[in-house]
Amino acid sequence: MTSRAYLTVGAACVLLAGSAAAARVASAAVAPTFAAYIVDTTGKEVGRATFVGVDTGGVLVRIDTLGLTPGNHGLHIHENGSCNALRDTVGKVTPFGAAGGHFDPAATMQHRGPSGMGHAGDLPNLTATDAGHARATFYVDRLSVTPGVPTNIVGRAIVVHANEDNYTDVPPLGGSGGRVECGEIGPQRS
Ligand SMILES: [Cu+2]
Repeated sequence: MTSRAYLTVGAACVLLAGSAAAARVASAAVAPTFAAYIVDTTGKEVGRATFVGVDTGGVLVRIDTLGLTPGNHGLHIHENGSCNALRDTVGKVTPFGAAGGHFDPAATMQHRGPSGMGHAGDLPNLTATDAGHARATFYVDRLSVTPGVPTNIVGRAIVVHANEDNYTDVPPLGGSGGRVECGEIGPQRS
């Protein structure tokens, strides 16, 4: 997209919304914003994440969700865009199991956290208040929302785990435990 196109998008946002918040988004954003509408294990919608492509590469992630236990929770992009439960051959059900494993486009097979050389889908821990509300904004340079690019996260899922992620493979997957919230990453609702 050209810089002229960014200006046009920005101007339209300001005209429509007329708010400082819209102007801030317009200045940081380029491509369309994608979103994940986050549900808990009962299917109730409890939050939202948005994903904005940045013109220099990478994605600006904003997440705001409720219903968590207080403290830190592992947060990752998982490879499949499905938050369905998965039942294994002995009947054990994994909530949001259909989301698959951590998104790992470089096939590192390693869980190393947001600044390590492992799964690109390893995101920073999400911290919930005593009331169970978690809100965070962060930039990830190794993911994208660009069609056809291996690091594209559109059509995948964002998953919140029960426990804190220690950003290593010991215990497996950082000890972040079960999947408690999930959202499929797709077009933002109009
Ligand atoms: Cu995960």
